[in-house]
Amino acid sequence: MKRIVVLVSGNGSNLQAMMEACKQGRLHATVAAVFSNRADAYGLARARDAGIPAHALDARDFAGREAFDAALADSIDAYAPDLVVLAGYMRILSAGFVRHYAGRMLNIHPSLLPKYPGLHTHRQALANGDADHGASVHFVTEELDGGPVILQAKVPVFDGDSEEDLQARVQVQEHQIYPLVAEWFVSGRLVMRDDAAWLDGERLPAVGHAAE
Ligand code: NHR
Ligand code: GAR
Repeated sequence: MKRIVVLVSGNGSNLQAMMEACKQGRLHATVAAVFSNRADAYGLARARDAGIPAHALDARDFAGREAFDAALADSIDAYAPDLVVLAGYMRILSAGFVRHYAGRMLNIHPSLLPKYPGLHTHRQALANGDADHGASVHFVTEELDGGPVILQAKVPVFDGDSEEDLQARVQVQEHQIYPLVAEWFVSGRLVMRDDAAWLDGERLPAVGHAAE
């Protein structure tokens, strides 16, 4: 069974979706451990409730980003993951950490990349009057939210939407596409090569796989 380590900073609804997909046999893998940079992340409680080891590292215990990430990588590697999944992980990762997991680390970002890398994506989509918005699953590279996109899900933006409305609509889609992409990876269908994502031997376009 392939092993997945998940990194969270908050609620962990995407972690929950991953764990459920494993349990239901849609994802042929096991969530081996969950890590957080915040001891109060609800995602840690979700993991413990499911009997999965859950650990928090506090940045204040380390001299800087490199030292924190080095300790995090050591702790993660104790679980020998095939795949590392960022699920609402809100701390920028150092170059060394990203290199260590190159080609085996995924992120889900709440925008239709390359639109709106970084923070407050729902606010920006509303402020710009966008007709649609969504989420992107991508390989993590040193460029923040700039790694090759694998799959996007699009949602409509409705008149009068609040940020919370839009976030909730996007998250329903996230919970569908993230376990699906994880399954593509653990089954060997998905790889990163030449700074691109490849599915079943075909190089994916910049917007990722063209799903219906
Ligand atoms: N690290 C690298 N190197 N590359 C990526 O693509 C990464 C990454 C770390 C996290 C997730 C990302 C997102 O999906 C992610 C992708 C946090 C910030 C941020 O500015 C930006 C993007 C993402 C996650 N974090 C602040 C920081 O100084 C802290 C913000 C806070 O704590 O609220 O680390 O959007
Ligand atoms: C998700 O919507 C994810 O796209 C977003 O945070 C949420 C986490 O929700 N990620 C980022 O904004 C990364 N910067 P969850 O904790 O319930 O999975």
